[in-house]
Amino acid sequence: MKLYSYWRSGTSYRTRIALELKGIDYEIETVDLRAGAHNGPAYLEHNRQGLVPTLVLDDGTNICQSPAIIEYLEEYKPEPSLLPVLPEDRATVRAMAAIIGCDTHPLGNLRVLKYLKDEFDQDQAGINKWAGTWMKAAFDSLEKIVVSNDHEGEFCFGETPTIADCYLIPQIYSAARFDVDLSPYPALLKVHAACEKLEAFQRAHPDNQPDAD
Ligand SMILES: N[C@@H](CCC(=O)N[C@@H](CS)C(=O)NCC(=O)O)C(=O)O
Repeated sequence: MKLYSYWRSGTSYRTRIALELKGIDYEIETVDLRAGAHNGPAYLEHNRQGLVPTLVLDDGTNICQSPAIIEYLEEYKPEPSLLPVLPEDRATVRAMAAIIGCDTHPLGNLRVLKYLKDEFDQDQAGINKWAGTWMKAAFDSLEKIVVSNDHEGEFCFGETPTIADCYLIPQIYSAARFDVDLSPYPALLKVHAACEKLEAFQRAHPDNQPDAD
């Protein structure tokens, strides 16, 4: 398998974490978002939206959209599972992931922030305020959900990492870039500390990517 990825992209990062947790062999093909490579004809052949990541299977099938890729990986290699056993627990984990994937990340995406800068004359402070507002809204909810989840364990849901952790860790990484104060979120920071200890999360980290600078 080949993953088209950009080192600092949160959606690439969450997908790399899932690949690493599952122990799947994959190659990285870097897509330089800063140089606009995602909008070039070669990459658009793989991903009609011009967004990273894309997973390309050995038979050439392109899978776009990180939620679809991660669900594909879960079906392709069910063990270790990134979902709990009970359907209602699975729904909780998917809901936590969706808070980030559906309600938060899209508002802080490169093209959205560029639009704010170019069309609404926002400086970096304005952009940080915009992105930070939606990240804080997500973390406020997730902090309460992690605390109220009735389970033992140091991850978002239970004693092993789930899809929710795959989504949370990149969002925390992104928060640091936008100067979001994480001190009101001790439960999330505890999850972060637990994930950081795992080799899978370390290998997937932006700093450990071939295109990191
Ligand atoms: N919902 C998509 C979003 C993908 C996405 O927005 N990727 C970002 C990087 S994190 C991107 O390619 N941005 C390029 C741009 O905004 O121009 C997914 O989860 O795969």
